[in-house]
Amino acid sequence: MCGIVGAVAQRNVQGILLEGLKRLEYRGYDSAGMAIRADDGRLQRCRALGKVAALEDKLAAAPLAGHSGIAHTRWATHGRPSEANAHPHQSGERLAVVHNGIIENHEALRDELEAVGYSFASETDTEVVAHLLEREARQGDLLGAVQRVLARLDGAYALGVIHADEPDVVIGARKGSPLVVGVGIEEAFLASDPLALLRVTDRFIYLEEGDVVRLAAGGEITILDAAGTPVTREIQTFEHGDGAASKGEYRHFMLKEIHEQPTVIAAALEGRLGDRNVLVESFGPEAETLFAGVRQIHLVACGTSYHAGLVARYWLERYAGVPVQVEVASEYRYRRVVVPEGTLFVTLSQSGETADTLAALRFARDRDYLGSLAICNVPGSSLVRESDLTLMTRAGPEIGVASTKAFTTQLTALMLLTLALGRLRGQDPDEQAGLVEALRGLPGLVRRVLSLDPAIEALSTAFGEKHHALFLGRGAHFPIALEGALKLKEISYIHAEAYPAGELKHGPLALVDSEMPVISVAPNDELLDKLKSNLQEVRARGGELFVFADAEVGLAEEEGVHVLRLPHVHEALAPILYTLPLQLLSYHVAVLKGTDVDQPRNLAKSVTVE
Ligand code: HGA
Repeated sequence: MCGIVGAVAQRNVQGILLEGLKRLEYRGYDSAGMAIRADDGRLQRCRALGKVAALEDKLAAAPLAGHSGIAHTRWATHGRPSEANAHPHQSGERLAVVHNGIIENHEALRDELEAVGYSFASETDTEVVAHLLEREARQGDLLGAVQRVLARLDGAYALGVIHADEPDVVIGARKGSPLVVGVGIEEAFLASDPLALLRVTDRFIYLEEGDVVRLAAGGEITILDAAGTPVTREIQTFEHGDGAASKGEYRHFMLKEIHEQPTVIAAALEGRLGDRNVLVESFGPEAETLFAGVRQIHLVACGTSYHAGLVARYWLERYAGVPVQVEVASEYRYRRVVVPEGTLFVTLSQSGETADTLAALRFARDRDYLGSLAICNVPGSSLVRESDLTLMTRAGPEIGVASTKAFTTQLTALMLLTLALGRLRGQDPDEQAGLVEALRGLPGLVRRVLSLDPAIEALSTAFGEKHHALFLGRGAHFPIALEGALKLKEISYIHAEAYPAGELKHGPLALVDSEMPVISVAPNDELLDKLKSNLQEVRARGGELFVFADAEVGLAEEEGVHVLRLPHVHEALAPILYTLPLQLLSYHVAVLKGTDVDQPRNLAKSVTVE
């Protein structure tokens, strides 16, 4: 999604803004731009369609200079990707604004502004904000103008604003889109994601909903809350370090993140396992009381996180005996949901800023839920702040748009939730102890699967010329098949679909021929024999099979059947382990096809618009 960077600094801010934009590139975008107030009061602007490198080339030819400025990477929602639609947007020569989100009442505001003589230079919803601000700023200072304009905006936004008449001032505001203030030494910064600013600071203030902030010379930071009252917000030190923002020895962030999984899964477990059980307190001091009242769960998420939720349904029902309903957030939030007594509301989101998931949480707050739990990767994110309980997944920053380590750590966290609830609901202690033991061994098994990478890369060559692929799984591996298909679609642009293997003969078998590779996960579980029959059905129609199978399963390689053997794993944890070869397969197919692996076309990292 879009990214915002802003700075008021002792030095020329062009380099700070450009570096910030580069660090936001992973979020996915189509154009970039910046505006800087020169010391003589002129606003200078530079924008480019395409990558930040294109903006950098333009800036090299015609540099900007000044001590305050704003910059943006845009992921178009209103108006096509073009230089004219790229941010910052200006009203005349005196005011510039960058915006993440959507102004829902932009049409009415545009009509109003055109009626009083403003003319529009872009097709965006954002430009109305620039003109409204310009008009209001004529009545007084910029901070007051921003406050008055915010009252007129419907929708979601994070904003950064500069004005020619306000030297060394940047105003920021947030409602529904994330925005942080970076605290420097006599300098202050603004960004939609702390990663953008790690070169200049590791100290951040996470703005709250409705906050407006004024950054001024000397590092002055003034925050007003939604009611306009000056407030002090806590300064937090960023924990993950700056190394996360570099690819290290890896060719892509995605590959680096796939290989980080043994470490981050171990981190997700650290301090949360007792000798024979999960420590319920890992979910917070109130967890035990709240969990004791749980009779069912509504689990809401989007994309990859939704797939993690689907896996958890199998686990929670089997090991904790809790009925679970899993739903995509964009559907859930517009439904008339029936909430039975004792229902826990669980959200899953890597960023904690996913617009639909956040809206679903806010919708759920007005319903009769027992309480809410967020499973999330970003401390301080909106989802974390607004939930009753949280469990951090500890995956560290995930830069590749296609989620990998965030997914497997979510699954790990969901297994912890399963066992915490199981423990309170009378799960057989030996069964729990066996699972805890298996969890301890999981990072080692993950490492062993990753060592199969060369064999998986060799398999990927069969997909280079293919246009479609079918993924099959049964039980908790059906969601893993869905996730495998999603990965392949996202980064290699091959059309892929996933089915529960038992559904094959109810329709998709019609698609199977020698041009349709079929990928299947075959752990050694109670559904194995049924899965083997389904695979025979594919073979009989000439489909080429790629099977990821338990080493103990007697599946033999033969003409048209490629088998990759995985180490044996506790049946319950197999969905985590079997995710890995599917991630690696998609990665290698994408590399083979030469796509932009870390920033696939049309996609964005944290989806902060509806
Ligand atoms: N609506 C604005 C900003 C879009 C955005 O925030 N994307 O993530 C535009 O289309 O320019």
